[in-house]
Amino acid sequence: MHVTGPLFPEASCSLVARFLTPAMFDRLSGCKTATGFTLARAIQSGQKNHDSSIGIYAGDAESYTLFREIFDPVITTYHQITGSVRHFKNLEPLDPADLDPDKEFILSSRVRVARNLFAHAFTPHINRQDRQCVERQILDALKNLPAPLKGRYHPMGELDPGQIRDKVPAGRAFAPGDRFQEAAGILTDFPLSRGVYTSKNKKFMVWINEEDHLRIICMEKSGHLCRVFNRLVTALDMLEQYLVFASDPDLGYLNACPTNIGTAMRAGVHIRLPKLEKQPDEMAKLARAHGLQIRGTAGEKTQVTGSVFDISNRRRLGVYETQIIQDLSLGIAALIKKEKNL
Ligand code: CIR
Repeated sequence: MHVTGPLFPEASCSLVARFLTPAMFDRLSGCKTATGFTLARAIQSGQKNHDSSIGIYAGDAESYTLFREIFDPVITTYHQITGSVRHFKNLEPLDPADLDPDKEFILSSRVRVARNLFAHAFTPHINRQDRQCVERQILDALKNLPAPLKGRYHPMGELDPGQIRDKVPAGRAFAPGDRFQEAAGILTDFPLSRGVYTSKNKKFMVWINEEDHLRIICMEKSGHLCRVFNRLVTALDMLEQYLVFASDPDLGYLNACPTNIGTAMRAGVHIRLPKLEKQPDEMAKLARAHGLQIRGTAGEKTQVTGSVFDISNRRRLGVYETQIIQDLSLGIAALIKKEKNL
């Protein structure tokens, strides 16, 4: 396909708009992955949403290699990789330690990973039948969970909008409101074959067919970040015996959004920092020094309410999972120390 006009509106400052030249688009636009995904489909969210920060999604694992010319600069820039991209994996349990033994600051600790089944198209490109097949395979695998992680599956189709609204803040449901996902095709046929598996004690959850086939989440209302991580390790050990996840030796686990590749792990806490909130420069300095990402109370692109921040690791690719937890623990300790001293 020969492009005559600009691919993205002038206002767009997404990474894909920065790196995708008309000549590159011309070269790649005739290519299709084995599942039939094209570059035009991959960039449609970035074209529709001028405020996208990334603007590109993968329709399957092969997208990352077939459209490497554009995915690579997006990946190295977002993940701040200098030199060659390399994936590291270490999912060994860690010694548990409470980051907030006096329970003054941390409201909850959460660790999640994203995974996709190797044999199926990813959520921007999956058809109804395959999506249902993915849901079934995951539910079958979850039958093998050890007792403390066992729970119930709640299909999103069985919840009315009020029930969804009530469950979203605790992560026990996901709302289909994201216009970036909408434009990428991720919300097609919502709520079919989407749902959340929740353990009885609510400390373990699996989101099925949200942005990725699986979002595996462990959380609890404490500062016991390592304990939460260890629970996730147990769940992953079991799931990897039954499911084959999409991965690449250099890029790590492959997911719909290139921000979520590598370890595909986001670990974080909800933490109340009223004094640091009034000193945003100080907070940003500490966050930078410790590789932390500070987000609004409800996560990506949300406001801070009640001085509660969602603080998590910025690095997800080229770093061991255990290192992420250790670095994050040091960063949180530094923030708490500063808050106490202010
Ligand atoms: C963007 O380009 O701004 C959106 N596609 C979101 C990017 C952040 N990734 C994510 O939430 N998984």
